[in-house]
Amino acid sequence: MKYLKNITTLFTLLLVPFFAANALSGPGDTPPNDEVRVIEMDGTDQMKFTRTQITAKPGEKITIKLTTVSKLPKAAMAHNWVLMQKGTDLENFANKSVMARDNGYIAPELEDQVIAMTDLAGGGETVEVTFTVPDEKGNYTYICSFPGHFLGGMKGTLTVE
Ligand SMILES: [Cu+2]
Repeated sequence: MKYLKNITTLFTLLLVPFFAANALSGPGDTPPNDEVRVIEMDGTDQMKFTRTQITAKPGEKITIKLTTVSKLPKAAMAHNWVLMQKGTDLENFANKSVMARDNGYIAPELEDQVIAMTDLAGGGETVEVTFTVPDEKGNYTYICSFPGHFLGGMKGTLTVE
């Protein structure tokens, strides 16, 4: 019963702002920005993303779907998609993340340098993440933090303009 009550409270907390926000926009207003653009790409055994350039608008919502194409075991070949803050030392991040196997190869002490990331996808698996594109225009680098992959060239650019 207590559990149920907590769930109800949680829903109320989540829904009230939602309805309140909707109530404020009258007819003819632009609907809340709930459209999400889906961008799909593969990660290959050659340690590459099949898409290395994405252009997005500030504040746009996008979903990245990453599929690993491989017959190798996951421990040997897996990929993730990690969008880094601008101005991060990518090599340092990649090097420190090699040690962080238990954290999906994301260095816990450097997580504040990450804007958005997926889990690791082994061969045949698809992972995804939905996030809001940063407001600040410019180029953001996304990488795969599986050991050796960033240094092998597994990266791409998200351009916000
Ligand atoms: Cu990779």
